Amino acid sequence: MPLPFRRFTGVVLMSFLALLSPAHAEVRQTSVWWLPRNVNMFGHEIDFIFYLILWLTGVTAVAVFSVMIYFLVKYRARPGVPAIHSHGNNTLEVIWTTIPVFIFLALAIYGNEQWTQMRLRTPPADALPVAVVGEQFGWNVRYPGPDGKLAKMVASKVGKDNPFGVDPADPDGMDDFTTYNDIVFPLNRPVRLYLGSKDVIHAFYVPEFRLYQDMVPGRVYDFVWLKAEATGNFQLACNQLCGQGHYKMFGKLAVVEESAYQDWAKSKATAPTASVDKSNPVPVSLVKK
Ligand SMILES: [Cu+2]
Repeated sequence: MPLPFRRFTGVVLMSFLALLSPAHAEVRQTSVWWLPRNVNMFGHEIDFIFYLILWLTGVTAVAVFSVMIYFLVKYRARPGVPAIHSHGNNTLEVIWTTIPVFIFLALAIYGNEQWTQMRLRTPPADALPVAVVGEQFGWNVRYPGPDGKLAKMVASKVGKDNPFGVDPADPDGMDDFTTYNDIVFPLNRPVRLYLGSKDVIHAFYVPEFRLYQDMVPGRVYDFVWLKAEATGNFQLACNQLCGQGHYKMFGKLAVVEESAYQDWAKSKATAPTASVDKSNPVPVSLVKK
């Protein structure tokens, strides 16, 4: 075998082995070749539209290519038999233009309705508010304390030492706690996200939630919400090429039972701070003076 070809075969084999390695399985718990499992309330409709379009286009493609190949063979030129030239049929043209128009309209109306449910409907009042601010290269996360309220986030106040753009004197934020690359959501409880960015465009993307939202500096996106329907460990990966360290912009995301969430939140609650606690220090009350 010539060397370049052997090298090529080696690269293909290595890539294949890399896909099979356990390291990859850690990154994506479920199917690598097909959709990951859905754990978000809104994901069912998204998957339904996905499969509907896949079947519609799949069946149409098979039907069109079958007829085309059949006609190519049937009406071909043979010795003594000229090829048949058709110049179209107006009735057929009208039929196969009208049917797709109605299919596209139905898909657009249905899709728009689902989008409205996901992004334009007010999140339920009992939703847990969680602020997530992307930065080069990690996720700042802010949770409400016992009062259940997050400090108000103002995009214009977002800065190097104030990734959430909050007023340190805001009483709602006094008991907030922050984490870095560490997210826990309670099971079966709506979560309302407040998404922002400290520097460049990042994107909040969790395939298992069928949820994607760009985070653009200067804006706070407060209309994204979800409800996790299964527990598990997932990965929050930035989905906008945001710089040299983009590849390592991972956040650990766990969905746990409500009681486990409460325990976790209690263990994280520390002294109020406007900035992010990246080191998770001992709560101030426990530090000997
Ligand atoms: Cu990013």
